[in-house]
Amino acid sequence: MAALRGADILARALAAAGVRHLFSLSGNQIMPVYDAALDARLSIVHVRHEGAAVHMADAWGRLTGEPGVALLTGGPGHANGVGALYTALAAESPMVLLSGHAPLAELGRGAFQEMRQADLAAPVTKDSWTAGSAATLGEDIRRALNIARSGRPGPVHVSLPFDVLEARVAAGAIASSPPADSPPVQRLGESAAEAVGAELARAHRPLVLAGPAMANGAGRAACERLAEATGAPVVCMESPRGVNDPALGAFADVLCEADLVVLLGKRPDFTLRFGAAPALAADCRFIVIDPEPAALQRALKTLAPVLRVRLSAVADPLAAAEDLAARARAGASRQWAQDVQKAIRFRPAEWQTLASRPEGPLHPVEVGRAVQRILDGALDAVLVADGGEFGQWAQACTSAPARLINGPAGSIGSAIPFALAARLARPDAAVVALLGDGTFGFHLAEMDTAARARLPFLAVVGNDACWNAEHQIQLRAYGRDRAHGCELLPTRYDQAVMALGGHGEHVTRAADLAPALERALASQRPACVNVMIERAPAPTVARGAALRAGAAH
Ligand SMILES: Cc1ncc(C[n+]2csc(CCOP(=O)(O)OP(=O)(O)O)c2C)c(N)n1
Repeated sequence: MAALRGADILARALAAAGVRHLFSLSGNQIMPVYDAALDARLSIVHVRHEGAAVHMADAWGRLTGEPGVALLTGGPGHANGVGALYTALAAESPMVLLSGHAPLAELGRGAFQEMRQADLAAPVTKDSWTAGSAATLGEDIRRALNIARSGRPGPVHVSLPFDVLEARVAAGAIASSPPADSPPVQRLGESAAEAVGAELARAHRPLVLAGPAMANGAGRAACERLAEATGAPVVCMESPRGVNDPALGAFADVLCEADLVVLLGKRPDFTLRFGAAPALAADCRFIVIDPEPAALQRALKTLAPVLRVRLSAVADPLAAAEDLAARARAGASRQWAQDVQKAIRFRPAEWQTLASRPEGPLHPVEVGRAVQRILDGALDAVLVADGGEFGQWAQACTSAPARLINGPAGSIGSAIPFALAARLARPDAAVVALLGDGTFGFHLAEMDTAARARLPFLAVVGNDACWNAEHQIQLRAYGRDRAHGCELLPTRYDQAVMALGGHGEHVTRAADLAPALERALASQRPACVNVMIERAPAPTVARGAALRAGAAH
């Protein structure tokens, strides 16, 4: 058998592992991989900024559960992509970043784009290394994919030196570990599962809190099965707003009443106010299940001052959810589960009827209501929500079977790449992204990618001509006369999208919104519905309101 090029070994390993798409921006250092991708039948989605490629791989990982793969060039290309890894890491999203790299033979001599790439990516990945030889590239890929999806999923980086990609290896010399189709699973173990089940059954007001890795796909389904089997409410927390996540309504009202909290891969971090009162009851007990021994230790240390941890175990959250559901015994009262559901669904009654003046800018709630009708009308839908105050309104007012948000990183800007990847992963779903106007600017050029790659989706831009989240901070903290520097223009993003090959709609009156959304969907093109909205501060759902009002809808 003829000798194989390193790039071919790499591409074959990716294809053998089931990878079909590379989210990429080209460059000298990775052109051998582009060439090898042809024979390995890997499609390339060529983006306009490296950050977008990483966000796409992130979204692919979250939606499919299989690592998305981004392929960037070395030096500046790699550096441009690294920032987006932070979002994937915090969201516990399985993905692999492959970056071209200066040739090993030239390192230390001022090679073109020479940089300590693996070091740069290390703090924002689960693991990060530079491939050392062509013969072991297949093993690098298998290892990277397995690390990305094992335990607490997350991003992994491998740098690919140019001479390694170009080196030729005799077929017999290619390292081949047995193909590891899936990483080892850490199960909860029978006695631990029994003990957790007993605690759950004993508790009056138990809550299972799942981490961001459980927000979509198999994780979401496992959460539902666990809730059904145990009767204990299972809540996935993936927002940087934590206990005040607008998608969780008045959840904070019931969280503080729980007498047992099972952390299922959920860190007791800032989002959970470190497990302390008053967010949680002072006598609430904890069970901590985490896939990483180090994270488990940190959780125990965080919770140590309250000395209320009943049990802790190292296990993968998904497997643990399945094991707990299998051993479930009747426990939590139906009333408690209903109270929790009611609190989460709670939205102030006035939101139902809130309307702007007929000619004025719209209120974000009106946008959410109209978009929800689109989502409800679709057989399958993926909702993407991003941005500051408008993003929070979007999360409070809309829902869909699958949802992508920035996640605990609290970053803005990923919505358009997320939507592209969602369209690729779910070709038959309606993909709708709601995002602020400031946020839209981050990856506006990817509307060109969407048009070129024929990945239509609907972007609904809440245009308040402002970085409103920061403007609101200025108003609150420094006063109106010191609010400055956060203005934007009422830009015609719809026209910009039309220039990039998409469909555009400009909405200035509430009555025009629904027809504009329909036309945009019907266009079958990447579409921007640019809605002029008022500068509303993010929604707050008043503490205690849910149970007092009893008005779930
Ligand atoms: C990557 C990143 N940069 C900056 C911020 C800080 N930030 C959070 S919200 C926001 C304003 C977003 O403006 P826009 O998208 O127009 O939404 P609006 O708040 O106006 O509704 C900014 C700058 C961030 N969270 N992430």
